[in-house]
Amino acid sequence: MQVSRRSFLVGTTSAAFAAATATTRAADPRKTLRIATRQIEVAGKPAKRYRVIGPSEAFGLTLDQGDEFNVRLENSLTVPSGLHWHGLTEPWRQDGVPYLSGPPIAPAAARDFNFPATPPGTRWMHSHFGLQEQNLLAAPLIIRETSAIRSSAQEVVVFLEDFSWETPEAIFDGLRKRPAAAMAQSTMPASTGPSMAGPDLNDVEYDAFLANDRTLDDPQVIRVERNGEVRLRVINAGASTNFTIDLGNLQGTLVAVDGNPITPLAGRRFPVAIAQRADIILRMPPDGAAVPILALGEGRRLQAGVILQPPGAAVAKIGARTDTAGPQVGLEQELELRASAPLNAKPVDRSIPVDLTGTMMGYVWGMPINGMEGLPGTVDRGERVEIAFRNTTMMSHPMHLHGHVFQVVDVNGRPIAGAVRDTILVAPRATVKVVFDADNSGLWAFHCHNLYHLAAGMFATLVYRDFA
Ligand SMILES: [Cu+2]
Repeated sequence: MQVSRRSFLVGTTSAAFAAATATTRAADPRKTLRIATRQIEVAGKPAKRYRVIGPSEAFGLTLDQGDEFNVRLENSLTVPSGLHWHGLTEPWRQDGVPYLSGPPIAPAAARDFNFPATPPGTRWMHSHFGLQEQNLLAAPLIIRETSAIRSSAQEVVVFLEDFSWETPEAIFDGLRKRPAAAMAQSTMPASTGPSMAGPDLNDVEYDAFLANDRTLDDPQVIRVERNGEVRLRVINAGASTNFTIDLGNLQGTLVAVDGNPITPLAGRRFPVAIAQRADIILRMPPDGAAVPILALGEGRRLQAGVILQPPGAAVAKIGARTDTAGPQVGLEQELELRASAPLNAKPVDRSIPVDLTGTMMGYVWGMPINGMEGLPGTVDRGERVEIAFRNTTMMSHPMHLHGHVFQVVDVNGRPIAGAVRDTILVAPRATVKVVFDADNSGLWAFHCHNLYHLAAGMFATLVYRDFA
């Protein structure tokens, strides 16, 4: 199925935006999202995968700041499913985690969601049911900031996914049957000494990386204005791949991470860990040439991308395979990030230690809270809570807390007034502290966003003592 251009190309006159916004505000009508299957083409071969079909056949959903999230979600699959709204601060029963927020949506059934669409910014949605996310059950969820609506920059969503011809179940089985020697590399505690080789970057061998459903053999070519300003909304929806965005010779400005504004940071390469987002503003070059926006897979000789094409510009062929492996994604950029809307200064009321662990026998990952596996972390409403991550393993873990945003305040013992996020990559052997305000009572999922780590036990809950 052809991706609707409407979901990626947004008009540029502010009058049109004002009119559209006014119409939406007046009614905030319920929108329908449908979970379905469809066929895509990867390296010339057809693949049947999932799809989230939005209003007017759009890929996902786009709302404006101030809108209600008023959605009917229909499951047209023959299996139970559902969607989690990643990065929104929804009421916990509408969070879409099966058997935690509520039952999954049965085949041919539907469920309604209704809450304020906050916070604004680049969010996304994905299935939290089994391993469905690996079969591309994910889509953009954009709450356009008032500033973006007023800006003349053209918005371009770049939705990144990892693709395998194997079923997710076969991938997971393969990981669990790996010989212990291979596991030792990725899960051995850091304390076993310096004889260890470098960190293990990833453990799934993918066949392709996709940007907006396409490989670089047949990439999406997006019309842009010559010399025009473009706002990329990059979403890493990979199940277990960290990417680095590569703008080539062009300089871009990172203005938001996980949808939340930061002090602008200029650069040509921007790491985006699993489940994270990056909003990058760039100006098309005056020579009118096309610009590829590439996503390099960490530790892999594979890339994905889209092409920005001004009128008349030639589009050169770019290979999906690369000569060198994509760069390691760590915490170097994280240290440079500063929230432009930080949390209020306030002393921490409660600190929760979370160790990220892996065992050498089998593919078993864990995240004991307060040193205890299987018990939820507890908070009281109104508290300023600190989470102190300590990664004892040789793999990085993108840690996501549902229903909240948090601010990164410490990386490897170095205090920073860092970015506000909903997903933080904790690098091998690293320590990271984040703080959040306990202002959304409920029972919340709290987990590693590497799908196979999650499935193998790196999943916990955080509960408010007064939740009901
Ligand atoms: Cu992990």
